[in-house]
Amino acid sequence: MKNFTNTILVTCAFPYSNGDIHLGHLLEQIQADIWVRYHRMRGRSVIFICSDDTHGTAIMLKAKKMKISPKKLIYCMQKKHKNNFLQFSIIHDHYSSTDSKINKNLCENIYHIIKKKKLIKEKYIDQLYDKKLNMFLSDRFIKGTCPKCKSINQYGDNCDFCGVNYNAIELLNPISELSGSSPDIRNSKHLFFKLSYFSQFLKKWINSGVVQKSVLNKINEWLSIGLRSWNISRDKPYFGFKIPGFSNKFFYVWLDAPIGYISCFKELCNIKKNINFNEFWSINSKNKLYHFIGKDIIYFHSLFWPSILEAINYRKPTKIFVHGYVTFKGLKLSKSKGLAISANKWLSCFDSDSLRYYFASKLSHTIEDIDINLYDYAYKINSDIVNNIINLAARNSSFLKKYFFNTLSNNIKELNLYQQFINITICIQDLFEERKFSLVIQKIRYLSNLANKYIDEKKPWLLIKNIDNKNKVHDICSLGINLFRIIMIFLKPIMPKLVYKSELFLNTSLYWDKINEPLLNHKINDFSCLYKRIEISFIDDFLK
Ligand code: NOT
Ligand code: ZN
Repeated sequence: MKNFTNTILVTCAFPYSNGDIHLGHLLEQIQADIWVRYHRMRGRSVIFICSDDTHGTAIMLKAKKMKISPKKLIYCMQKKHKNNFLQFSIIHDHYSSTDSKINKNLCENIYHIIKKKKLIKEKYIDQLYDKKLNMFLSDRFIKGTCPKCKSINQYGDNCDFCGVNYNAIELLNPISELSGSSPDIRNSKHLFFKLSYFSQFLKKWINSGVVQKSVLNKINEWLSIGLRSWNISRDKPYFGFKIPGFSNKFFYVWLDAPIGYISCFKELCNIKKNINFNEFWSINSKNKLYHFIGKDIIYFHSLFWPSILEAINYRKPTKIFVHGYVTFKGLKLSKSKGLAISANKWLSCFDSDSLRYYFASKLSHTIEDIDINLYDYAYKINSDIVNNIINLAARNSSFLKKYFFNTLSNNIKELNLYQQFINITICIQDLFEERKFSLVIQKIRYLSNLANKYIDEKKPWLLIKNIDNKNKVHDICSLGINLFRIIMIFLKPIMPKLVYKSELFLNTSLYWDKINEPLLNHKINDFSCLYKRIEISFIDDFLK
C-alpha cells in the first residue's frame, strides 16, 4: 500500500437521517479521519466525503411521528450530524445528502443503463400488508411465531431462537409492529437487479486483495451459495426517489445510498473545479477509492455496489476497510436496543480528543469489536497523555522559563536518544498506513516513557543547584522539549486539538517531513495547561 501518487478518495458509511450520531458512527469516522490526516501530513492529495442516508420507511415514519415532512426532518438531522462531526475534529471535504438532485438524476441514469442492458427483471411477489396503515411491511416491522421452532415474538426475516431463515409470509400469527393489526398477504410487482450475472466478475474482483482475510472468507461463502436477484424497488408509501415509469414505486434506499458516494463526489467537483470527475470514475482510473464500513454492511459493499459499478463501466473500490462494532461492557451498541451513546452525551462529560485517542489505542486492521470501558479510558488518558506526554513538556519548560528565557539550546547533546526517536518514524508510518493504530499508540507510549526516564536519570532539578551545570541543564531540558515535539508529530493525526495547543506552546507548526529538524536556539512560549485529567467524577456523572 505504498507510493500513493494520485488522489485518494475516502468515504465512511452514510449515517441514517432518523437518528443521532453515536459512538458506533464515531468509531468509523475517527478511524477514517486519522487515516486521512496521516496521509495529508505525508503530502498526499486526499478527499474525504460523507453524506446523510436520507431515504426509507424508518425515516418516513419518524417524520410522521414528529408531525413534520421527511424533507424537514432530513434537513435538521443533517445539520446536527455535520455539527457533531466537527465537534470531534472529523473534517469532511464535502458532506451531502442522498436526497440531492444530483443523486436523483444519477440514480435515474443508472437505472436506465442497467435496464437497457437487460439487468432488471420484473417479478410479482407476496408480502405482508398492513391494512390499517395501507402499506407493505418490511421484515423488521413484523413479529410472529417461528414456523419451525414455534418461538413467539420473532422478526420477519429469521428466528433469533433457532436461527432459521424464512420469508415473512411464512411466520405464524404475524402482527404489524406499526399498528398492532394482523397483516394480509398481498401481491405486487417488483424490480430485481440480476446480481448473479456478475458472479464471475465478483469472484475475481473480491479475491484480488480488496478486503481483509476474514471478510473475504465470508464473501466467498456467499458467492459459493449463489447470488439471488436483488429487489431494488419499494411500494408507496415510501420516502425516496420515484422509479421512472411507475406511479407508485420507489428505489430501495440501498440502491440510492451507494450511488450517493458518486453524487457526493460529483457535487464536490462542481464546487472545486480542479478535480476531474470523469477521470476519477473511469474504468482505468489511477486514483484510489477507499470505503470504511462496519461489518454489518459487507454484503452491500462487496456484492451489490461493485456490480452496479461494473454494470455502468465505472472503476471499483481500491479497498474496503471493514471494522467491528463498538460494544459497551460486551453488549452491542445499537439504537434499537437503546444502548447507543450519542456524540452529545459523550461531550456532556468528556472531550473529543480523548475519545479519538482511546479508539486509536484499540483500533487495528481487523474486524474485532471494540469494547468501551470508561475506567480503562480514564486510566489511559491520565497515565499516557497527562502523566507522561504532557508532563514531559511541563517539567522541562519550567527550567527553560526560569533560567533560559524560554529559549532552547543550540544543539542536541544526547544524539543516541534523539536518533532512536527519529529511527522509529518509518515503523510508525507503516503502522498508520496499515491502520494498526493501537501499535502506533504503543510506540508513542514507549517513546514518552523513554524521554521521561532520561529526564529522571539526569535530574536537572539537582544539577541546577550548582551554577556550573547550567549549560548541561539547558541541553537536557531542550532535548526533552525536542522529544516532546517528535511525539506531538506522531500524535497529530490522532489528537488534533491537543497538538494544535502544543504547536502554540512550541511556537511552531508541526510537519511530518520536518521531523528531523529539531528546534535549536528557538524561543518557545510559556507552558500552560495543555490537557486536563479525566476525573472519576466525570464517569459517575456520565453513568447517572
Ligand atoms: N445508512 C447505512 C447504515 O447502515 C449505511 C449506508 C452506507 C452508505 O447506516 N452508502 N452506501 N453504500
Ligand atoms: Zn425458530
